[in-house]
Amino acid sequence: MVISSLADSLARGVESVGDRVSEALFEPVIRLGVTGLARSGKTVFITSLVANLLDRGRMPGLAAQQEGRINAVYLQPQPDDTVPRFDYENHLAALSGPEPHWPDSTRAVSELRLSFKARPAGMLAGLQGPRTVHLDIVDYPGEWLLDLALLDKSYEDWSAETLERLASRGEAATFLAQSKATDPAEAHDEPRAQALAKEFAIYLNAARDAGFYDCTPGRFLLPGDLAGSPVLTFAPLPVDGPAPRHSLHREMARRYEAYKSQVVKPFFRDHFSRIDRQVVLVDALGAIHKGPQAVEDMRRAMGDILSAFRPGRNAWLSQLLLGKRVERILFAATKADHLHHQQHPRLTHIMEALTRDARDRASFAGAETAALSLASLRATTEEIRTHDGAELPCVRGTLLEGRQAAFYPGDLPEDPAHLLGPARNGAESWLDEDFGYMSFAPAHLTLRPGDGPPHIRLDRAAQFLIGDRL
Ligand SMILES: Nc1nc2c(ncn2[C@@H]2O[C@H](COP(=O)(O)OP(=O)(O)OP(=O)(O)O)[C@@H](O)[C@H]2O)c(=O)[nH]1
Ligand SMILES: [Mg+2]
Repeated sequence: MVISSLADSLARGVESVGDRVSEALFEPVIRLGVTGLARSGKTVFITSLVANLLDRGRMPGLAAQQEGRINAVYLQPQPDDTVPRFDYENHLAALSGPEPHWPDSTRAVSELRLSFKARPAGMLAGLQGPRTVHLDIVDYPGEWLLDLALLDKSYEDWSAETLERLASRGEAATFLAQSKATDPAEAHDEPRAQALAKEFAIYLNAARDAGFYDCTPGRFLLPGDLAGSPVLTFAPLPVDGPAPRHSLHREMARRYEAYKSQVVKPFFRDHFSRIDRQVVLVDALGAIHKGPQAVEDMRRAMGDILSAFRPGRNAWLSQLLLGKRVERILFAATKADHLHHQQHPRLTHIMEALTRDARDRASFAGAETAALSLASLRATTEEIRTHDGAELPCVRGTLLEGRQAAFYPGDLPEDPAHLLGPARNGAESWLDEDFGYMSFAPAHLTLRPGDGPPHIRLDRAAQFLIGDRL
């Protein structure tokens, strides 16, 4: 344990020295982490952000742009040779091509470097020429942050907790039956271990599809090239007492530990620990539509995700970070183009309330935080329609099947407690009304030269996240 932590901090030390010295001195690098749960809008956010930073006609809220200090912005090869590049060109082609469509699901880590030539603001402006600032954008799944909690847990504790949580979930019935029928003290048998892990993964996928957010270990959902390897071939068992040698219990516990040291820790060491600024994207409207349980579940997952940003919560992580911390965290409700702008402030309030506990803890740790509702790619226009004598603020867009439709999602409450209260108290459905949801396709774009794709408040998000460093 001591040796591995030591090795981790050494690795980080060497790496920071290894950063090209000239770059560190003269060309500051901002590492911006973009995360959120599955389908929260990470890929669209990064694609539109990059497009709108390259063509800044729609970015008046970015001070350096407004003040005319940005001379040029360009894409560069990223500095990390072993991380996949964020597939910007293909994602943009999907969104802005002749048949616009949303990009495919990703759920793996990727990275992109954007460089700015900008003149400094204020007193130095006249004295200094433009300087280069690099922005490294790192896209990673929020689910991976949830795995941090595993580091503090033994296999036995994790098993007990997980089996208890699964007991009330229909999606877990088959797995639970299999797990209960297993005697952990029996001799380890590989086909049996594989069958259990496979059924457990089936449960995790079903749970995620059903809207549960607590689906860890995160890599079971997106194994990539780890598929079938022992680090992903374990499952919770009804263990009690010590693990006999060569038993299924012993082997499962060993693999669980390997998952922690070879999957979870490397992510925090290689990616998380280097982030300066962070945006956490939340599909709050999607959760509200699914109902109170989904909202409560999301609120809890946000709390768990954000505990990773609270130094001191985990001894291993604190040592790894060596006092370094994320300086700014933005909580953004995405897809705000599903709402008429009259309702945007309410969505922002819900977002603030949804992340209140987590934000209090993060600001306690010295990070500056803000909440915002935005649309990375605006797919709708607004219109007021009269219905039964009342004026309804609607949005209009093209549905995925190609039909045009006007849509009124329902009236979000002024006071977020009217949603979060019932959610916390276990309500099954919303009292007053249901909240609708429509999946719009991206709109056909005809962009003027110098303009990026249409968005809502992406410039404000960029200003908060990086504006002070340009
Ligand atoms: N109307 C609208 N829909 C959006 C916007 N951003 C994302 N979406 C919708 O949300 C879906 C998911 O967006 P992605 O950017 O792929 O989300 P992600 O977080 O990268 O998803 P995974 O890679 O699967 O984790 C898209 O397919 C769109 O349907 C937006 O700004 N406006
Ligand atoms: Mg994605």
